Amino acid sequence: MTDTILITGATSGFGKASAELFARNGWRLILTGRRKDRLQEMRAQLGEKNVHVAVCDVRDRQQAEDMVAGIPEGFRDIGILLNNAGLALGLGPAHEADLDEWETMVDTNIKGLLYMTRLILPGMVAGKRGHVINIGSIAASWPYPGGNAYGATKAFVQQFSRNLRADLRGTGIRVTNIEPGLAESEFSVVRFGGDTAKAAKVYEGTQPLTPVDIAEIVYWTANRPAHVNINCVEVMPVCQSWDNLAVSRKL
Ligand code: NDP
Ligand code: 8X3
Repeated sequence: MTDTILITGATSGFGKASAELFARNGWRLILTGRRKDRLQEMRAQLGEKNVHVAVCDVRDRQQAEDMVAGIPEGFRDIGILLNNAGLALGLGPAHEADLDEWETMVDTNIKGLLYMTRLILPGMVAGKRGHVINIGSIAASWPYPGGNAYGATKAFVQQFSRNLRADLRGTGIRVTNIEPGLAESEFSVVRFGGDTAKAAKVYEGTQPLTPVDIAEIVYWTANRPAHVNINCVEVMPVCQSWDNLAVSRKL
């Protein structure tokens, strides 16, 4: 099956790898993100005929509305919305966290995902077909020190995905939440404010998931028979697993 997929955060990591995989398989692409130069490069690389690009900061509701209104004829019948744009900022304890960073994560990971979903769903419901694929995280279910607001935004994504399924029963629309663990992309560089050495340390001595690993899961999920809904996929690299519950001996 080929169709049209709209990818938020297509300029890097999971979004970019997904764009490349779907393009190779003949899909039409709507690629969005904030970095215009990267979007233009991707359009040139993946084929101008089947790729529409649009700069969009998902935190900005008006920009999201304008981006969707500006989708050209031939791309408007969207089969998949890949809500991928997102980020973590910081890894410090909650009592030292920067409130602006918490707000940015809420605005991007929660509000941006809500804006996009609300804008695209009516067309899917009217057409009686479509698939919303959200990129959550293992951080939604498994707390870790410093995960605080980031993990909580992904817990929102997890529950919103389930609630969407409840609302969309009987419409034929599918909803999937993909929850990756340790994966190497620009994620840690962003998390540590551009500190590439600190970001590299996160993956040192490990074999993390790659953006291609996640793109392949997105593609597999999207290409199940129409009656099959993959509710969620939790995926970690083999080198990652849970640790014991922690106990402080001081207090
Ligand atoms: P990257 O940093 O490589 O990619 C993030 C993408 O999100 C970029 O394309 C970026 O584009 C886009 N983005 C960020 N903020 C905005 C915004 N305000 N508006 C529009 N686009 C935005 O990271 P990943 O590919 O790893 O992350 C993709 C998703 O996967 C995120 O939701 C992340 O939370 C999640 N995730 C990542 C894991 C990991 O370990 N890497 C594990 C689990 C989940 P631009 O800067 O051009 O706007
Ligand atoms: C990204 C994975 O473990 O850094 O969502 O939170 S983790």
